[in-house]
Amino acid sequence: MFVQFGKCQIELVQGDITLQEVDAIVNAANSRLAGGGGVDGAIHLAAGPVLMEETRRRYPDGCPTGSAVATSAGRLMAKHVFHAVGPVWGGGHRKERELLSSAYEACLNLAIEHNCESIAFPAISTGVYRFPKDQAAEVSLSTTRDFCLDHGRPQLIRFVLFDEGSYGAFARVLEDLATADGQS
Ligand code: AR6
Repeated sequence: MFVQFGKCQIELVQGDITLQEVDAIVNAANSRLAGGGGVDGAIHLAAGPVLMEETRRRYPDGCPTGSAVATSAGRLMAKHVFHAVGPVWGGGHRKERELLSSAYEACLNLAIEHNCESIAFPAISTGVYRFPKDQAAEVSLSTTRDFCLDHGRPQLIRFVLFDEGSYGAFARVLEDLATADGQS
């Protein structure tokens, strides 16, 4: 499904983010940029060793939670990978929502800085980091909707949800945002 907000389209698909043909793919990384499992492992595997070489060389101190850094994309069908660090869920009273929102916003700002017209996000923090999917969907989609309305770019923001449960959680929230926006 997709919804238009101003000049931007927010789209939801179920699938594998490493197969997306977009200008930038977002990785759900850890603050040491050390690689790992989940989507991080899949992106590094598909992109090849150049990604780890570049993160080590350019970002030896890693990346703080709630922020993101850019690298090239190796063998992926994208120009850039943005490595975003979402928060570990600790019950909801440790600024998890703010930090997740700020990780998405950092990626959208990098997209503008690198002239990307399209970007694909995974559901950051909803795997190993245990952020509840419905709350993550609310934070991720409302942050993205606000960014679209403020900046009018990038043209396409695609959320690539790995499983049916994640797709359902994001679809319910996107429908609510479309209704609130006057689109029924
Ligand atoms: N395409 C799209 N989504 C995927 C894919 C894929 N190929 N593979 C998994 N997902 P996670 P986090 C989904 O755990 O919670 C890593 O070890 C997955 O189903 O990858 O932010 C890092 O190095 C889930 O919905 O990221 C960090 O240490 C979502 O991606 C830590 O995990 C995020 O799950 C980050 O944890």
